[in-house]
Amino acid sequence: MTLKFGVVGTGTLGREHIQRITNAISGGEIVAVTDINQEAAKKAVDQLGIEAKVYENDLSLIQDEHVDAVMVTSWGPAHKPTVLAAIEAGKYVFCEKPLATTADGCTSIVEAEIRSERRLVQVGFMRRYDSGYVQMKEAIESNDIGRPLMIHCAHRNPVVSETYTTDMAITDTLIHEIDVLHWLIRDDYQSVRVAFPKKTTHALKHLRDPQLVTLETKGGIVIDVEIFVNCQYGYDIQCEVIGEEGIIRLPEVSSIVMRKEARLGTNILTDWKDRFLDAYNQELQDFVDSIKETGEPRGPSAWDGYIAAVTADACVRAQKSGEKEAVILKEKPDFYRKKARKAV
Ligand code: NAI
Ligand code: ISE
Repeated sequence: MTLKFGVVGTGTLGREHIQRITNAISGGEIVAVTDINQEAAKKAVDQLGIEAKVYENDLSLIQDEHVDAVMVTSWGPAHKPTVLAAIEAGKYVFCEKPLATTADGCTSIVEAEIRSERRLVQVGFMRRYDSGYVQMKEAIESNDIGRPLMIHCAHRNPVVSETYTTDMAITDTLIHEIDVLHWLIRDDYQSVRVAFPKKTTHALKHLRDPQLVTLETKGGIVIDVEIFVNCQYGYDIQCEVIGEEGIIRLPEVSSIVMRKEARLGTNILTDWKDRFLDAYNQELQDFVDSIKETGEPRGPSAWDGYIAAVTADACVRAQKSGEKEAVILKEKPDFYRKKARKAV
């Protein structure tokens, strides 16, 4: 069986995912695309050499009987209505982060999915598929470093565009750490705090950069994440877990080591698209395979999208208040507890 995708949003990531499904992974095919910029949609089809129907909008694409799964790669605020319409039509959904821009929006998606009585939605939190994070999780779960006590992280981009705002450091950037870290340690966030260190002269006037976010879990683990989106030197993701018996670190990206002119060095990536290339492929392959094997996606769920949104909201509140803000989650519905579900 080939899973047939309709893509909503043919911008940077939409085109990247179209290429992955067409050329890098197996079992998927792009049969339809749409974008509010119709020219962009047509151009994507021509440039990427795919045979896909170009629809005027998401609703008509979703109704196409040949579309099994809807890939949502439009702008964040447009995600919720598309995801809800796809669930209503009984279609699978691969939705890029954020699932919705508010916790309430995520809740309505969670409720719609529960009503459909089938897991249909996977959120594009690809770091869970990165081999470095996977190895760290295996080490933690094998008790190799004892109980985790602290985690130190950094999320650095060389530069950001002028449209990037202070809250986007949370909703666009930190959101990946928010998702991957609670998955890594199987713990829930309890509170968050945000500090603004001395500002870099490379940031535009409206942007607070860098930022230091502290998340405390219910189990008492303290996590610090440096967000520095004008660091100049490269795209750099760091994560170190301090346990009672040892420490584990996310591996550096593999690169040749060069000795030249009395220096020893390796390259650092500059583009986020290159850092998680394998993880993006793996997440889409898993989406296709799990649907084929079990009839449901098994990757990050709509509930994970909700957790990320609630935590991000608390961080944005903490940016404004300068205080510790509580992360208050609803009780996890049975629907999202693995043992309670038959097909997963
Ligand atoms: P982009 O701006 O390059 O592309 C978005 C496209 O969606 C544009 O072509 C726009 O015209 C279209 N669009 C907007 N509203 C629409 C609607 N209602 N219907 C149809 N098309 C619509 O943005 P980019 O970088 O491709 O990001 C897309 C999504 O992917 C965002 O949600 C972003 O947060 C997420 N993203 C995720 C990453 C990851 O690492 N998982 C990395 C980069 C982006
Ligand atoms: C971008 O939106 C992403 O989602 C990337 O994965 C992230 O690392 C980058 O910093 C964001 O701008």
